[in-house]
Amino acid sequence: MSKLALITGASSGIGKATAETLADLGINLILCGRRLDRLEALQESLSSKVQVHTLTFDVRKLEEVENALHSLSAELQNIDILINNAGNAHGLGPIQDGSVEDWDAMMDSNVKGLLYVSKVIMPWMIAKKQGHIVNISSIAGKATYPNGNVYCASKAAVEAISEGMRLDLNPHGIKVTNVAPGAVETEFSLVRFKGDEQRADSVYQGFQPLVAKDIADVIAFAVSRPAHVVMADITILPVAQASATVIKRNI
Ligand code: 8X3
Repeated sequence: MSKLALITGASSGIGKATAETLADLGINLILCGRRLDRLEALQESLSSKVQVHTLTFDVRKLEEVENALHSLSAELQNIDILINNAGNAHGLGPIQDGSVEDWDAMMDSNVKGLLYVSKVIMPWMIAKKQGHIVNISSIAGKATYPNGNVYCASKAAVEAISEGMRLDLNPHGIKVTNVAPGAVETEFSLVRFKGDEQRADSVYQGFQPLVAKDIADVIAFAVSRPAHVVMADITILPVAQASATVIKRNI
């Protein structure tokens, strides 16, 4: 029987690439995001391959999350794979100059949003004694870099939540995979720098960054392992990147 995956932040970047890659594996999809037009365009492009459902909500708003997920039919609540991908960086600068709005936005989506979505779906997985949760963390969650402060904290929280889920869901046979990418060229930096294209482009200058499809391929590998295997923790870097702070640039 075909599996069913729910992906948050599916309208762009890693989420969108993951939807496309899982569709190629024949996995049915529930695409979640805030931008219905983008979700519907993706739904249309994938619906010849698999069944695709869209769900519009903001992971930062508990009531919206609960209402949207509980509106799913019993058939669509039968989720095999949850991909907690929604999240962003807002700002890059000294913590003493940080904006409270940016801090709230990052903690609300990267940490609390992930928890809100998981809170609804974990009991469904527990009831059927199987499931797979994939949390998209970051190299920033493994080591704090200068000016990364609260973004790094939010991803360090994701690392801890992945470990906590693996421990607490262990009796229930649920797999938990933590994926920590390094530099991936998506809208990530454009959002971080609030639309400043020049600053966003400079992040990826002088080396070949990862693209969203590189991460999607690894997620596809993780979710297609045999029932007894879990890829627990995966760090993916471009060859030019050695750590959260060291990137070899040819400039
Ligand atoms: C994205 C990678 O290095 O910009 O999480 O924090 S990094």
